[in-house]
Amino acid sequence: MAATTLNVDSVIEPLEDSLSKLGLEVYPLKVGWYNSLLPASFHLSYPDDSLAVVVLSTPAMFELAFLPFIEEQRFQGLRDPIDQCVKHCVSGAVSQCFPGQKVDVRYDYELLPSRKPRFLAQTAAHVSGAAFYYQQSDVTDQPWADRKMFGVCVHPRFGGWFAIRALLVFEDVTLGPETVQPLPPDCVPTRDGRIQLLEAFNFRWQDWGYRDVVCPVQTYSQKQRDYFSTPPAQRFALLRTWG
Ligand code: B12
Repeated sequence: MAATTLNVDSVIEPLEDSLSKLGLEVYPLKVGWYNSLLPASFHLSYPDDSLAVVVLSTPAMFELAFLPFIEEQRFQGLRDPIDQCVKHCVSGAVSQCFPGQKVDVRYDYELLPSRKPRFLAQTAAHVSGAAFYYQQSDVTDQPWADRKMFGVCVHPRFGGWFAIRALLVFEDVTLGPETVQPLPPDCVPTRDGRIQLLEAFNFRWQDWGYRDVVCPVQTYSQKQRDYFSTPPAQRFALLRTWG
């Protein structure tokens, strides 16, 4: 396929077709929307109008992609099995849908030699319109003195019951000036709501409460909660009990 034949629809449609049945969602963005918010050390070194696509996992990914992946025993007992599964799904879809096309695929867990993340997942999700990124600076008259509070993205349908898994950059596909940056839905508009959200994410993230900040259409199944509540080193043993 010649690189120049691709436009945004001819990227998003086949990706959506193959990834939605695995519980993954895709959202397009312009590289320039992302870079404009970040210092140079985090920039993606592509032109501003290049197409990027952020990939999210929804609660259904566990049953639609992960359990079948485990059943086929395709994971190898070194790296995180969820990361291996997402990589298998995303890289499989990219090579199947875009053979010969230059696609830079970055996963949320990958680091640069500087030890910085290869992409900032929450900023990418926000500028694509997928999920509002609530940060400390979004709270007026902050009650936390000098304490650093980590920010959190909220998805309009899944609340906090999702993860941001990958960013794909299509070097040869550009988005025209008519493409307007979508604003993510502001699901937590009040100061009190944002304080509660950031405190739940920073101080009590293990109890899952921050994920219910908006009423979600679907949450993690009990099996998925059991898996993520298990310390990473013991997850292989848990998987063997399911096998
Ligand atoms: Co964590 N973690 N993490 N994490 N973590 C990630 C943030 C992510 C996205 C992983 C994922 O989904 N796959 C999720 C968050 C999902 C969500 O937002 N809904 C996640 C989660 C869920 C967790 C945990 C709950 C554990 C878990 O279940 N996995 C806990 C909760 C936090 C806690 O401790 N209470 C957790 C913990 C951590 C630790 C180990 C503490 C570290 C440090 C956290 C941090 O720095 N935020 C951690 C890391 C390192 C990451 C990781 C790998 C990188 C984050 C990072 O280094 N950011 C990401 C995955 C990824 O991004 N690749 C997951 C760097 C800082 C500097 O970025 O604060 O966003 P920043 O600042 C930038 C923005 O402000 C931007 O510029 C700044 C940079 O200069 N900016 C923007 C400036 N102005 C503006 C304006 C706008 C409008 C926007 C959008 C941006």
